Amino acid sequence: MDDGNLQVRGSELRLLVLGPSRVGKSSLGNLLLGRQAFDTRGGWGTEAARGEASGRCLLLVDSYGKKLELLGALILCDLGPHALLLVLPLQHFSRRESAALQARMELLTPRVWSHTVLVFTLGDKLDPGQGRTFQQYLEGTGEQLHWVLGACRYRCHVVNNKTAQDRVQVTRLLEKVEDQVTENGGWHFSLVMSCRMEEEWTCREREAKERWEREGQEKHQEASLMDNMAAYGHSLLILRQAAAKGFPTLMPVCQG
Ligand SMILES: Nc1nc2c(ncn2[C@@H]2O[C@H](COP(=O)(O)OP(=O)(O)OP(=O)(O)O)[C@@H](O)[C@H]2O)c(=O)[nH]1
Ligand SMILES: [Mg+2]
Repeated sequence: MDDGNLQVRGSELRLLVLGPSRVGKSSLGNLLLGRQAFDTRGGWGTEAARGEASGRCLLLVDSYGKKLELLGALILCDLGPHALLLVLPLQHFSRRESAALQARMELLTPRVWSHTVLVFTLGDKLDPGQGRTFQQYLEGTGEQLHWVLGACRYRCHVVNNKTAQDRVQVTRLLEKVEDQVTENGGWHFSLVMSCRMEEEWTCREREAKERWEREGQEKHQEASLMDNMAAYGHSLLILRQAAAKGFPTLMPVCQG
């Protein structure tokens, strides 16, 4: 039976391409497949296409911007995508865009990040000769982009969708994707599984918090009992000392 584990199956790599509108998602799909499989005029729905790249069989799903489309796109990925290619252009990335992106991605639970590779398009805008390197781009962007990079464990790649003949960029990207799939034990992303794991974690966290509060209360009660006993012992000592100094009326109490 096909259990979806890539290392076990050793066959088709399923990739879901997603990201904001007009950032080059369909163009990336075309670059990977080496043909015009997806329409780049915009406004088209979610589509799937199969092909081969760098000796690897691919199933690519090119998603369209809307929330429900994202769920539809997941369904088109058969059992689920091995990796999600999050496409962003090499441009300024605002706080607002970052918040919208995070909310949209986490519709698929925060676990989605461990299956996500960030792909920067507009690689042709870089010009190392003119001092416009990727490093400088990163240094010039705000912390919001670094947050996204961190969430993807800095797994990212820059492409120029306009140079389809440059197959090295495709090979390098697929190598990064495969590294990530290996890190995930060969397993694909499954929304159902991720939701279950999220629920499990929330439940465990709640139980741990309740236990911690309960133990805290018990410790507090124990501590106040010890305080009372110490205070009692101290009073007894004072009474005995007073009796020894000749206050006989206290003797019956102190001898008890
Ligand atoms: N210069 C340059 N232009 C690009 C690159 N990638 C995409 N484009 C252009 O950007 C425009 C949008 O590309 P698409 O691939 O249709 O973008 P998309 O994200 O699929 O767009 P929607 O599906 O409408 O959200 C097109 O005119 C592309 O030719 C790139 O790497 N460099
Ligand atoms: Mg498109």
